[in-house]
Amino acid sequence: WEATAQVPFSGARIGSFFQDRPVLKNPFLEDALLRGYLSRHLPERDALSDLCKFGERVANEVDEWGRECELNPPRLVHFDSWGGRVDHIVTSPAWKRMKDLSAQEGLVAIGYERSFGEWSRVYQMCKLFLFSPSSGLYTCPLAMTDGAAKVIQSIGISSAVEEAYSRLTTRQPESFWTSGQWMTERRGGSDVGDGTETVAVPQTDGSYKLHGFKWFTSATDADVTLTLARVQDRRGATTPGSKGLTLFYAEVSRDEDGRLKGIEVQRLKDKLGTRQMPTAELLLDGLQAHRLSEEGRGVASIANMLTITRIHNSISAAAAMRRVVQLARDYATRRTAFGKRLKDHTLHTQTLARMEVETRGAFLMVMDVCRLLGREESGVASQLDTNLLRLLTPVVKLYTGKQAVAVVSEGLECFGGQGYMEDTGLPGLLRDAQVLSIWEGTTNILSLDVLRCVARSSGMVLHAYFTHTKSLLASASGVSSLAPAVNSVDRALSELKDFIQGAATKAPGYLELAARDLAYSLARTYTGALLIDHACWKGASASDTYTALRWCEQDLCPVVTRQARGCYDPSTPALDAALVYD
Ligand code: UCC
Ligand code: FAD
Repeated sequence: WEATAQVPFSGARIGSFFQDRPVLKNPFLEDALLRGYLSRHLPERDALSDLCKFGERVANEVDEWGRECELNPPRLVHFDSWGGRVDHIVTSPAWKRMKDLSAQEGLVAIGYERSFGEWSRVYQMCKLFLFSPSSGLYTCPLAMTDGAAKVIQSIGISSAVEEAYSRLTTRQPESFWTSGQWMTERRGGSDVGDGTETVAVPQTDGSYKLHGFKWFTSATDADVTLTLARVQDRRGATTPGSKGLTLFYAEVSRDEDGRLKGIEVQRLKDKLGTRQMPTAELLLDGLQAHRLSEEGRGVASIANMLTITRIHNSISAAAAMRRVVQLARDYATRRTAFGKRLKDHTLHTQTLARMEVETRGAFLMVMDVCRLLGREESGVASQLDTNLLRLLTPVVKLYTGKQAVAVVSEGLECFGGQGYMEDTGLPGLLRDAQVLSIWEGTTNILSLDVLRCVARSSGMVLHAYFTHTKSLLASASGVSSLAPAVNSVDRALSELKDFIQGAATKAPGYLELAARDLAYSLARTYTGALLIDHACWKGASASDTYTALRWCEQDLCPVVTRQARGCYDPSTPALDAALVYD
């Protein structure tokens, strides 16, 4: 019985081993590719020291606020204690701190101040890349705010939106406004042209009153919004389809009794992820609005917002991958199994290395699109740059959205059972990643957008793609260590060219079936070329070469592989349907 005193599991004694948690370190210092990329393209000391300082703040302060946003999600208070309708969306103090921080750090403003010329967007997006996984989804309102500012700027800053523009792009927390983006209605979010039932009734003072139901409105605590509606003529008639849509700007305000003016918040959505942020269903009941676009030019006018929010989405996707890799590799130094650290199990490190390759590819692809955006905005873009930006925006959004889910899911497994435990904060990364391929255009809708922009440019966007991708390989000529990667990208480019030429002669519907595989092929091949180009830079490391080789080992051109198997033949849709509904 004397031995009982030493039994470690007894009464309050629950054993002496406790696993060290993974530690978030400064995400700027921890990211070799981010620092390499910036040394190459934006070596300004001011930018680098700001990013390093911000990385420190993210790790030591902001990350905890992000967790607070998750633990203290928004709620909707419909009525005050005396029964008056208030529709108040109550958000956490941490969510409000995120708003102030976003203004102070210039997370939208940087894109409009343009202190680093054509590299300003790269700088802004690098900051958002560090912020995103710790932001409690505050990157969502920032994306829409940036998109709204971009639309207002591109349409022209009239007196009706002058104040809004300056508040959306300010660094002053007390003046900073955020914007919503209310497009989706109950009938459909992809097919906005058919889905929009909201009508705009002209008023004698030149403004409009909106009546409709917006089915998804995220970050609904926004100060203003951009939205689509159909203008009614004198007889109350509207034009159907996309050609009947007009873009409006509206402010979200309250009357002296505290009631929202022209809006009823029906309910908050009960979501898989993004729970830190309110997403509401809104009845627009006479919301006062200002017409921003010409009548019938709503979709074309909101397209600038879509470009910006899709780029933000891609940044968040790459950032989610980066975060899970950083935490998983840290954990691998702390966790022991079968007598050694996880990092010393070669199979585990191989898994981490594969995640790292995906993350690096995603980062370079997104940064390249930010580079193009910056060139366009600072007036130095060539026609090739502009065409490339149009093509690569949907491509990068759809590809990184899918990568993020796969990499984050793999990342959770790296923590074993703990990766599945809510109180570690890890599952939220996966739940939040899942939305990235749904909102701002699903994978299929963006694949079809790729086809449409190719068709409408009479092939010019593809010409830009082939010319630029080929030019990225130039620096690798004669670099023997990269030869297998260069050969793969070269082969993929000529196969893609043949595929596209051949597809032009096929029956209608052929390209529609190939759309997703084509978009993936464009993404993989372009990213391969970017990785090769980066590996040839004078400051590149052996790991940069290794990444390029590994990336280019995969099937860069799934559209060609599947074409050879007859996947897009006219008989396929009937076979697919028979299988699905078997
Ligand atoms: O989901 C949402 C918010 C979520 C929260 C924010 C997250 C931000 C990221 C945060 C990270 C954490 S808001 C809802 C988003 N909804 C969508 O993305 C809609 C998806 N559907 C589409 O994208 C469709 O392709 C539509 C709606 C654009 C299709 O409409 P149409 O009318 O059939 O389109 P058309 O006929 O192709 O194009 C009409 C005009 C054309 O210009 P014109 O008339 O001059 O020839 C097109 O060239 O619009 C132009 N256009 C574009 N221009 C259409 N799409 C684009 C584009 N992507 N870029 C440039
Ligand atoms: P549908 O259009 O019904 O699509 C269903 C499926 O059909 C998808 O897989 C789609 O790819 C596929 N599909 C549709 N058409 C085709 C086709 N032609 N070919 C092949 N496949 C097709 N919207 C806003 O406007 N503002 C917001 O703030 C906002 N916030 C959101 C927040 C969250 C958390 C979520 C989940 C959504 C939010 N949305 C918002 C809505 C979002 O943009 C839409 O859900 C999205 O665009 C898809 O529209 P849908 O839900 O109507 O799906």
